[in-house]
Amino acid sequence: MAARKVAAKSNTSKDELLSYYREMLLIRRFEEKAGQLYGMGLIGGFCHLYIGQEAVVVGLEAAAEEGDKRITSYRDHGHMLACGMDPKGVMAELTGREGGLSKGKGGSMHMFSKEKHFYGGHGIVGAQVPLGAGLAFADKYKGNGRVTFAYFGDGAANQGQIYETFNMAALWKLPVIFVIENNQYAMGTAQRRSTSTPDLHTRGLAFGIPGETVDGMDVLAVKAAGEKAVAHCREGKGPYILEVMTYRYRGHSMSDPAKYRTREEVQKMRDERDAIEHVRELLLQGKHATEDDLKAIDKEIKAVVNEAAEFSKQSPEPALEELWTDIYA
Ligand SMILES: Cc1ncc(C[n+]2csc(CCOP(=O)(O)OP(=O)(O)O)c2C)c(N)n1
Ligand SMILES: [Mg+2]
Repeated sequence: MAARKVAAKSNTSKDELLSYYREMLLIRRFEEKAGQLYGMGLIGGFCHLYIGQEAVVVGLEAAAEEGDKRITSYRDHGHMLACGMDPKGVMAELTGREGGLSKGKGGSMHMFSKEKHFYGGHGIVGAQVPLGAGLAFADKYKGNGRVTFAYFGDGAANQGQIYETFNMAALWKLPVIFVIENNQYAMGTAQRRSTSTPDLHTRGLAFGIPGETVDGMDVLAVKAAGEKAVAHCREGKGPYILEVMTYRYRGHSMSDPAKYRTREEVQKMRDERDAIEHVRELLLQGKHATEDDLKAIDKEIKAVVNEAAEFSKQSPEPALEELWTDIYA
């Protein structure tokens, strides 16, 4: 097994490190459980797991303030958990039950929370990006100082609508952070096979949008970059691009033959770059926590996830009349 790089010393406080550890672990354990429930046939349809990418959303949520908005693609469970949506409601939506956040009618890719300012959950690659600019447009119009995080993938970054959005967002100086979660693959297509210029954070330069690349396996680096981007937007300087370099450990979705990369490549990332292990080492090295403390946290998180799984099995299927609610027609 390859040796992990030793984490650099950190001045981050114990409480902060512990909260990132918990939040990332919640996403990981939740997603592992979702994978199990899928395997048992309890989750139908699509299900895209976020395992490996946890530091992206946890770091950026740490840079957000109350009232800021977020919108993302189909790989959305982590985003919902990180902004404080109830794990029970998320899991019950995955199993298509009444207690789900969309009353069991949306599934993995279609959940929303007005309260937490989470605007989905979108299955069409890239479609959430213009919607995100629209959210930012509303905030700019209201002058309320809020910022929108519009997340999308490296594959989506090649879509035409992204560039129409960049143009309008720059023209109107919209307070939107375009977060490119670069996990190096679009389904089974490696970035090098699909993308003419690898530096996605420079894609806004033609529109006058600054951008930078960030190590997405380091939650502290993500948070710091997020704070800078948020400050840029709140100061009225317009949009910002963050290209966050990350990696997904599982398949694109639950049905993925995984022929486009080697097992060794995945294992190497897990062994050397895992974001949760990174914070775990910072906690241990800084003597902020013992192995036993961290085991107790894992136990606590597993209990939360088990409770969510239990709820998602016990909650009834939506009633037939529900077919006629929450629709436009
Ligand atoms: C418009 C459109 N084209 C194709 C698809 C099929 N599709 C779903 S995910 C995906 C790859 C997207 O990759 P990326 O943006 O890198 O996001 P990731 O899955 O890596 O998070 C494709 C082509 C789709 N859902 N929508
Ligand atoms: Mg990708």
